Amino acid sequence: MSRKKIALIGGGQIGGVLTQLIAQRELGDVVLFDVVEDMPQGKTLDIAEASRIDSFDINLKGANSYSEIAGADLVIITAGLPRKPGMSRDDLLTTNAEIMKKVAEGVKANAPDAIVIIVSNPLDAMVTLFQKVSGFSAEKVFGQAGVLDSSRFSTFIAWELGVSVKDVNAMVLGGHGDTMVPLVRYANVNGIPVMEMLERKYNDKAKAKEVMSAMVERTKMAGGEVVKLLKTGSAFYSPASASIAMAEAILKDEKRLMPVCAYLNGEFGVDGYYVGVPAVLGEGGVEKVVELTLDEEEQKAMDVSVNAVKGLVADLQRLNYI
Ligand code: TXD
Repeated sequence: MSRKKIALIGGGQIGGVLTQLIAQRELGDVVLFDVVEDMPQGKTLDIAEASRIDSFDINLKGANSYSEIAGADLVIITAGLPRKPGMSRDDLLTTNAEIMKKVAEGVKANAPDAIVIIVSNPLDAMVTLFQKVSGFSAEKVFGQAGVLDSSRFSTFIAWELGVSVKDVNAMVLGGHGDTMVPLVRYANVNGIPVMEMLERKYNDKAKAKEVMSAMVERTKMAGGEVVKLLKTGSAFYSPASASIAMAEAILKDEKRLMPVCAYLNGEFGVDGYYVGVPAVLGEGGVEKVVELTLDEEEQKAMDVSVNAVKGLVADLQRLNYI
């Protein structure tokens, strides 16, 4: 079996960590593309020179030309500016739309059969733009947001309850913005509802609710919390890990159920938009969107989030990007 070829578009903070993680896991050969001259070549050389220490046997190449990504099986896109303190993800719309348009044209011309994971912000709008410009089928183009947002939520729950994060299952749906929807009712520790554990811990329903609301709020603002601390740039280790989990599910045809920014054809009452929903990821990309029952409050929160995504897509249309 020949090795898979993975093209990373954007050799910045996330692109660099992606390269290292792919190398350490030997997921495939990597081409790291960036518009900045020499930088991706420098990063791949640096990581390749750790191959003896980390014991990996793959080819790593830096590139400034799209011809180098020819025949890629998987493309992960992180090209675009990150947030500065005080900015929302949506503030990046026009700058990153310009970049994403060029990226979509480059990928379409050189890797027309690839599966594409978008990471650049504002996420839901960038996925939409890439799919429209490339014309790739919708199940082969999707975005990473929910895996990270859910991991953040799970981490906070584990800290609060004093249990291993490995036993926490919690999902965040909706758009990748301040309106994202952490699913409280479905959050559990090895099947035990988190709310029940909180109520037992505090022996007080109101207090349990208060603690959960604080974790939900922290999850929604978690990206901004890191931006504020870093001062230059946004989170990059955890977004890279989240993208690798998705890449692995595809490359190894794992059929993992994850929250994915996927194209909806009527599921969750949404038609023709990309939104974060549970989906099965395998070698075909998004192989299935999995629906679940939302109560009135959850549905309301989902509607608000979907409307925020619709607003961004309308902006892209108004600005003639799509
Ligand atoms: O969960 C998520 N989806 C995210 C997304 C979590 C955190 C950050 N997220 C977003 O990813 C962030 O808001 C940015 O839009 C992207 C990339 O974040 P990163 O931290 O890696 O940004 P960098 O370090 O600035 O890297 C961006 C690179 C940089 O090297 C530029 O030279 C390059 O993008 N760039 C381009 N590459 C290719 N083609 C074009 N046109 C281009 N323009 C800039």
